[in-house]
Amino acid sequence: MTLACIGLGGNLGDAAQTLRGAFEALSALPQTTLRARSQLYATPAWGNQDQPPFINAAAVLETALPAPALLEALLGVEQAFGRVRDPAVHWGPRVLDLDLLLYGEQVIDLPQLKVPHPYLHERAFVLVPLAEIAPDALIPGQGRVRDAVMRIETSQIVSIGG
Ligand code: PH2
Ligand code: MG
Ligand code: MG
Repeated sequence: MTLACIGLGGNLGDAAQTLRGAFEALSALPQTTLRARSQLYATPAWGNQDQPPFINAAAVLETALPAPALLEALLGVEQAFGRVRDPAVHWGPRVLDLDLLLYGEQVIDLPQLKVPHPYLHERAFVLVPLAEIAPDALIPGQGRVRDAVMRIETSQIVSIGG
């Protein structure tokens, strides 16, 4: 069994309701238990700023799925919630984004999967929810989540409850 950390985000439709449903879907994945879920956070859009603000959150899963199978399962949940990928738009608006942030303490470098998530240690909208539920988690090459979150500006990440 491996502890895997997942970042959740969305900014189309009722994103708070979508993320609540996504936690349910994560807890129903095969060979997987939902160990922790963060509060929901309202976050300004990062990158492409010409889009609505996001709701972000994080989850800790205990899973027997290998990382590539877990990634496939996450993409399946995104699709079930109506995610349509537009290859032409980078960092654009989305109904639901599920990112595999950490998979135990493994470093994975596959064409379709980079773990730890390449931007994890510098994105407040990822680190603040993750620090709430997994402050001791190790980001290989970057140190603990609790230390990484101390190094960045987090004032715009606002908890909106469960
Ligand atoms: N995801 C992105 C791009 N920008 N901004 C926020 N606040 N939250 C996100 O989840 C997010 C983003 C691409 O995955
Ligand atoms: Mg993402
Ligand atoms: Mg993604």
